[in-house]
Amino acid sequence: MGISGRAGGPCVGWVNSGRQGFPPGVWRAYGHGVWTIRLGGDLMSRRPARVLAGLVGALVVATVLVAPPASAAVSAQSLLDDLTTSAESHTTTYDRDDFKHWVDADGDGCDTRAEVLKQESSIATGHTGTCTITSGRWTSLYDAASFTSAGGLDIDHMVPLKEAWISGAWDWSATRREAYANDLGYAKSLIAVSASSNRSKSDQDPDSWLPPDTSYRCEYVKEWIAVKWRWSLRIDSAEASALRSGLSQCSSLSVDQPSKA
Ligand SMILES: [Ca+2]
Ligand SMILES: [Ca+2]
Repeated sequence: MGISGRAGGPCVGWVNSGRQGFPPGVWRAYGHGVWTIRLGGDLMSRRPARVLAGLVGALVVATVLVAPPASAAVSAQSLLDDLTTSAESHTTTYDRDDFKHWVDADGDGCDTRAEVLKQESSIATGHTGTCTITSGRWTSLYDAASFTSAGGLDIDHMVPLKEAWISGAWDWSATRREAYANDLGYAKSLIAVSASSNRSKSDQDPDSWLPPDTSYRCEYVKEWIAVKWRWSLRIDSAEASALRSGLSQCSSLSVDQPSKA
């Protein structure tokens, strides 16, 4: 945005890409691609209060009109920098049953597993009963395997339940653990992958396991970081090193902005 004086011109006018029209007069729109505010020196000198009010108004309107849409992306590095590093703990007290899943949080008859299968299928899914998903089309990002039958897919917790437990969830309420185990509030939290790749991952963090499809590893590391950040989970030092190393291989650090849970 530029501001310039122009003798004899309108007191305040502004330009845009030309696709949006504005009424002629004091406020006017014209130009090529950049919003500009022009101040006429004659009116500036005679009616400074009015000019100032107009300028402020133009700035507000122009800011609204030219501001890019709210960014849905964030730097995974900034999220990683925000994580707390500390040793894993409570490793012997983990019990998978402490994370209730799969629930039907919205009561539509489809449990969390079904919801993820529906969301991630590239075609309409088929089902039996109320909502037992049977068919669709999925790609398991961990190993690039394709599926048309839901039976070969597991719904993986990006950050496994045990890893969550030893990273801070041991201190959570049962309600919060259930929310974590059924998190449909961030697309990266739960992912439909081949049962074989999910079982090879098991409870491991990126220090000991990364997806066999190397082309997905950067995204995997970024999404792991985002989920840890969303749930304010901690990272251990070896995991932190693995995540930093993983990010160093990325051409882009951008990841979908998670909200805090
Ligand atoms: Ca549901
Ligand atoms: Ca860990």
